[in-house]
Amino acid sequence: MSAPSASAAGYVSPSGSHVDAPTTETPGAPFVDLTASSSRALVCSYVRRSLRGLVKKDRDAFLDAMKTMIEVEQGQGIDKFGDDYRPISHFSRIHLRGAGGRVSDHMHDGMGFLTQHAALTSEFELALQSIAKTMAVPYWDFTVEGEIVRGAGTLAAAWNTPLWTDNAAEVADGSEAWFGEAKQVGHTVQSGRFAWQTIDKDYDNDVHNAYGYLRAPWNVNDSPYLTRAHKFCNQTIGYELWPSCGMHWNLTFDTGYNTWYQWVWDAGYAPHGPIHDYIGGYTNCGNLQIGRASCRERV
Ligand SMILES: [Cu+2]
Repeated sequence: MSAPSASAAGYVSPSGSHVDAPTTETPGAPFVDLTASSSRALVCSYVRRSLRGLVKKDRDAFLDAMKTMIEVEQGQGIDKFGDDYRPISHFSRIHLRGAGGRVSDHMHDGMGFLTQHAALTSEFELALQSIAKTMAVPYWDFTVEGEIVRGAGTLAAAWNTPLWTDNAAEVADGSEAWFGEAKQVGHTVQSGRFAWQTIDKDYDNDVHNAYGYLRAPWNVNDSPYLTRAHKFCNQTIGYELWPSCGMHWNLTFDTGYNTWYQWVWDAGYAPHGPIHDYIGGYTNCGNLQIGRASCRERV
């Protein structure tokens, strides 16, 4: 077998295929961009990387693909990107149906938590790769923010981190904001690629809230826009419950777990659950503190 021959833009494989070299932006990344067909089988390994660790090019590819999934409906997307394409609304409807049912929350309170979210992520990843073929779904290691809020002694420190801010110094390398900053007024992202993202309104959907939005029935948010209140009925939640590295260590290595049954019941709560309240929270539900005080007075 002859050795691959080098060229300026990459190398020519023994079978004659031209293979682009991985870019200097992505040292060690498994990117090879075939520009000619090959008769040999290729194995392509995808690696799920930390969102914080992605180079700008990859982060933009991921976030821009998500934006496409917001804007392009299913039929049009399948025509353009192939059979694996699914819009964001496909995933939010599945999640809502599982989580917001009358009988129980099938997605979170029970043994289906991990397997159902893994399945949803796998389908999401196929849709992502129909648009951005070199990408895998990155993961968010939110224990990093866990250490930040503990160090600062305040939950507010979490919102000036790259995922959730418009602050250019945090976002770094001249990028557009990642997911964008939810402004105080309206609790909505107002600039960047995810500005003023709307929530589907569909009274015919099997699960919707009182205003027809595809939110849980008990979520009384009437805003047409994606909302990140970071609070719970106007009350700031203490930072102490933000999942920490230690909580994940315990779940992984605690010898007290003898069965999958015991382990999976804990997996969805302390190491994960509070993140939803911190990031999203609830709004348009008055002031929990005032409500509690008036209850006490009546008692
Ligand atoms: Cu969920």
